[in-house]
Amino acid sequence: MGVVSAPADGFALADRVCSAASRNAQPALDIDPFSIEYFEDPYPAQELVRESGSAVWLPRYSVWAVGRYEHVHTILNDWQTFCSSRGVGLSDFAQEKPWRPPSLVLETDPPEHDRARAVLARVLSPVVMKSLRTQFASAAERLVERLLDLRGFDAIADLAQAFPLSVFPDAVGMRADGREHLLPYASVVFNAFGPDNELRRQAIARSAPHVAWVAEQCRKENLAPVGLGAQIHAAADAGEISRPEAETLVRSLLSAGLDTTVNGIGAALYCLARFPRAWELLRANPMLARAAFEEAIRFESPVQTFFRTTTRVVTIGDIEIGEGQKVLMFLGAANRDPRRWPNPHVYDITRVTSGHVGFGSGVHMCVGQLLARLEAEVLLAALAQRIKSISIIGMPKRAFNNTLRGLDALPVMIDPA
Ligand code: OVP
Repeated sequence: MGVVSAPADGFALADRVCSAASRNAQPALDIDPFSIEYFEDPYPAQELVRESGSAVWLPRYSVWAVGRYEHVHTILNDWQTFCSSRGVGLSDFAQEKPWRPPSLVLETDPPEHDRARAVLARVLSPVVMKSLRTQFASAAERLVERLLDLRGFDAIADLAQAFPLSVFPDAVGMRADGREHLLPYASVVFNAFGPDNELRRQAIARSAPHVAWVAEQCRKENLAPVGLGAQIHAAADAGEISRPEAETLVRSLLSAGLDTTVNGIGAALYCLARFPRAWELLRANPMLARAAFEEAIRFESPVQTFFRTTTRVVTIGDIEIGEGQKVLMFLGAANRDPRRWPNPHVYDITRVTSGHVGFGSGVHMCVGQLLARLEAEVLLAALAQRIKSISIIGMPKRAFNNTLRGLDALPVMIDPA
């Protein structure tokens, strides 16, 4: 891995030399942000991306990479130039058939996007969150009591996964059986945004049973008469969207609503276990639960990357990018850009985190963020109230995914307060 200078494409050798020698030299990097070695320690490569230029060419994938906060933020807030309708993974929907029918929110642009977004925004609104809060808080308290009996457990399987699994599918109104498909399905979805590597190939090769089960669960008759799923179908009953559109929006909930919160909560637990000062602050003031979660999202950026596709020639900083180019946004790098964040590599729950791009920004900014925050807040508050200390008692095991950053296992021991 290293900084090399190379042109984007298509220039004669003389032009390359000139271009490399000029003010408009296009920096290039031979990093692979979808490799196991990158996942194990992404920070040196992210620094290279940020420091090589406002945009840097990745010859391995023929895409542009952007890691500085300012430019990631600009791209996220310019959907006209950086579109989502050609896919937000490496695959360009204008050139390749998507592996599944596109999402009506994630993989569309305004105005189509806005109609679908309005339905999800209503289903995941503050009023709905208020109606879920009591049951979520009781579930969190029950789980923490059970873990206090165990003392030693896996903070990923037994907590970061167990809690969302205990509240989210019920909130959607799903049947009890078959829920073991949900995390494997999400894993396929998030691997599929990456390149055609082993992770993506294997995930898609094994996806059929998960895809079939999820599609079936999206149907109105397989969802409880009350719940987030029913609320989406009510928009079809009212004629606001079609029935197939309602099913695809339920699919968005099932795709994006579980593994993200699992990794967000997992990030918070991993941070609180590694930064005892933060844990003490949270214990002294459980009202910091929301802040502790938000800072964990900035610090770990569970959703690491998304692509956009340029709709015109555009300049990012001093780098010109052609039309129809894939641009890879490093949300994790932007969330640790020292130009934007003081001591970016420190987990500090008293920091002002507003403006972080862990939930994105602009028209596509996470529509489920209130649900994610609700889950995390009630869980971290319950932990803060009942637990004195969390210690890591074994090797954390990293999960490898083309988009999601998180752990597969985190052996911990807790002591009661
Ligand atoms: C993180 C996201 C991720 C995966 C799928 C979808 C959305 C969807 O809309 O299907 S946002």
